[in-house]
Amino acid sequence: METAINQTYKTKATKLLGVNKADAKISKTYLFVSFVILLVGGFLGLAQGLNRAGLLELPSWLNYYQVLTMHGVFMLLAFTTFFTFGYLYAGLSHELGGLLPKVRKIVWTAFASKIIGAVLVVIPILMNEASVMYTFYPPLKAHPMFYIGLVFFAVGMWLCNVGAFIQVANWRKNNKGKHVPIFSYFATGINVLMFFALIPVAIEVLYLIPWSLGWVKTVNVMVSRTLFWAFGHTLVNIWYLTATSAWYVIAPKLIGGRRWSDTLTRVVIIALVIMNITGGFHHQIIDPGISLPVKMMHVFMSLAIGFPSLMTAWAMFAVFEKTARKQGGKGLIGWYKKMPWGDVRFLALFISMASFAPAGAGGIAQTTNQLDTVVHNTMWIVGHFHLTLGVTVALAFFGISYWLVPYISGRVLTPQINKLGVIQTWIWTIGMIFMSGAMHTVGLFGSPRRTSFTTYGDHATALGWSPYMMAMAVGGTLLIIGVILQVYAVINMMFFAPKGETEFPIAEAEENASPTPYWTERWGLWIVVMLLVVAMAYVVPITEFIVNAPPGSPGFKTW
Ligand code: HEM
Ligand SMILES: [Cu+2]
Repeated sequence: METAINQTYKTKATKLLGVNKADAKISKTYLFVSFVILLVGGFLGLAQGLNRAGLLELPSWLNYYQVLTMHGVFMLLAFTTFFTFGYLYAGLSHELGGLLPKVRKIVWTAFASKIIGAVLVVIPILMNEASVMYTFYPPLKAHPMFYIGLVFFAVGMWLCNVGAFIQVANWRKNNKGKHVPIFSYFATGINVLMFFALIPVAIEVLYLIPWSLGWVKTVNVMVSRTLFWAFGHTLVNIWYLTATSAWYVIAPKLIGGRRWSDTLTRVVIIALVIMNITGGFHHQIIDPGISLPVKMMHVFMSLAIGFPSLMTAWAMFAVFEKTARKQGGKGLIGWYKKMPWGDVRFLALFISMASFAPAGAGGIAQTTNQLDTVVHNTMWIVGHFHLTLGVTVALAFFGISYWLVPYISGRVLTPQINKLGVIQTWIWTIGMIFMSGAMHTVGLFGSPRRTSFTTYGDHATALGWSPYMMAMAVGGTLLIIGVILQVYAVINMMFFAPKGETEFPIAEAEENASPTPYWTERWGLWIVVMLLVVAMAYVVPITEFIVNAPPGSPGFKTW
């Protein structure tokens, strides 16, 4: 049993000695895997982009839907997860005085589980037995190994959540009455959200396994889709919350400022945790069988998340302006010149943040029934999530890597790599503007998502999409250059950059801040509220889907 004094001593020692070696190894491994997956996923994305522009014919042993399934699984599930835990555990170790030995064991076990899961998922995709996309909607039916792999992957994620809970709970026990430090507070929120979001998808997968094994003949499609989106929608917001943590905690430090209100930051986290899961039906607005009032409630809850997001936008610009003015910035907007635009760690975070404005606006459009009927299942949607995930999230992760990787590797960010990073950030941004812009536009003209190259027998409408598909291919080509530069920078900072100390940049709370109320620490209460909100949104429709169930569907292999 550790005493408080012991804990404080350990915290000081970690601060003095820099990063804890055993913990750094965990983060390094997670981040390394994450960026290797980005590299492979990037090439798969390029292959799709070129194929849809009619510029690339895929080989007979690898069809479009295999590539698409793999790209989605790699980017949305794997790249993000491995990065997030590498990042969160580095921060938990740094702030809370090193990871507990049992937490380290849990995180390594989680790693093994995730790798086994990923391999089990990829094998059937490569065998052309699981082209069901990352959403694996029934009645599309994959090889059982695919679903079993997903179980292993989910267990790995759960173990990571549990490890974080143990670490934070231990700190709280030894620091009674104190607030969990801000980075770890973010980590707590992210892990709580993920822990609960995984429950519906785990139920879904366990339900699909007997069906895919042939033990059960039919499946309830609506129940599965609903369980999937309770998770899928939340997952996206988990990555968003991870990016947000860097905006609130890291960005102010990089510009030499202080954090925005500690209390309101914690309120934003609590709000995002409580309200998130309940927006799932905005992915099913076009689905039949859901009553209008239920859809309206989910739409309302989706828009409700806009509230903490707007608070975030306000907070960030307030911090930037305040800091810049302190440093002599003048004028209504002239202060922006004081921002460190040449520092990749800031630039990438800034663009990540700025891109959330159009990304969020697109999201609001999609959450509106009438507008969604225009863009549903078109390339618009693909454009949308390459802005949210591909820029807001990915660019935040890239920006973080420029200090996190040197930090855990005992190395420094050199001016050369910084410059490379700035170039990378701009290439990525321009590439995504091209690709995502073209996708949004061609989606409005009706070009479907998840469809390999076809001109529909040279139909005039389909031929009209060509110029946009070309712009998409140009964007995709720029992006792959961006991916290569980014992975090169990570490998360089991990293994080759000069040795030295790099700081974990956590900004201080603002001066003369009023003390943060202790109710923000009452996670038990927030979880209960969250579960009530989730119950409000899901109990009635799911009961309805089960009680008034249609006959159920056999599995289909459409590829
Ligand atoms: C080199 C960079 C990238 C390129 C060229 C690229 C290209 C594409 C294309 C062309 C599609 C869709 C096609 C279709 O619907 O037929 C797609 C889908 C997708 N991309 Fe990317 N992408 C890139 C990076 C990313 C990143 C960084 C993420 C997320 C972190 C991401 C996540 C996704 C997801 C989730 C899908 C949906 C798959 C599905 O519909 O099942 N992509 N990408
Ligand atoms: Cu959503």
